[in-house]
Amino acid sequence: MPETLSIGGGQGPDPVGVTMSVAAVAARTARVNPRLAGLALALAFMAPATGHAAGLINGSFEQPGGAPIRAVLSNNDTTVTGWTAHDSSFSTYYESSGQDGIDAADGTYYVSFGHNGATGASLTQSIDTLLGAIYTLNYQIRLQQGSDPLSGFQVSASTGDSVYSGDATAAAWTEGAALTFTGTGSSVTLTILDSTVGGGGSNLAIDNLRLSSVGGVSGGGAGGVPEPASWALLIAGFGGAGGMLRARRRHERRGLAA
Ligand SMILES: [Ca+2]
Repeated sequence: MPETLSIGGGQGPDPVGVTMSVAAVAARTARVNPRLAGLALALAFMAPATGHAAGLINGSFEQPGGAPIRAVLSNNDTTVTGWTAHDSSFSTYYESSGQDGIDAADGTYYVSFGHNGATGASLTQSIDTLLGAIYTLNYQIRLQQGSDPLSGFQVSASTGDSVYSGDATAAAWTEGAALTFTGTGSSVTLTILDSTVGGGGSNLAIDNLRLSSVGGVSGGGAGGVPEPASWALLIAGFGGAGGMLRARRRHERRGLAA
């Protein structure tokens, strides 16, 4: 059985703490098997600079410090912190509670699409992902004005995964269909696209995007490195392999002596 080795230094992504604690594991490994010390120390110096991949920024479209009551988002507009708007038809509005008699689903602000008879505008955000992690993106949609029966968002990730939100025909916030995708170990771009068929029949709003993930390790992409927990497993695995080798040698020596 390999010894149980844990990396200390708390849960935070403190690179110094991670490096020191991995070095401590290396020192312990050296006591167990000096041959592994060099490898473990080398791993310590390769310890990750950050412990966790970044998540979604500002999924609720909030704007600390205030924002316009109603602002048209133009093409390549970055008014909404964390997001880039893609629109050239005065279609996308950044709004606060009270506009057109509706409140944000979460917080004070939300984004609405489909104004001025347009469709096809989008919001994008790129996130860092963990390799192999399963991501789920949840969000809320609602009708703002009008009554187009085929009014909704195509929600997609640059991994190729895509889902239709369902029609935003209810005059109340409802959950859109969740998007799931697998992390690549590098950047993935999320896109919220107004895919209303026909366009202009209604305005639809979106708010309260939430991204969650299960499992995965960093690395796999260019320049990626494993998470601290992965390092712990890796080094513990080396320790276990060394222990098995020593046990086998002891067994062989006993066999020779007999
Ligand atoms: Ca909000």
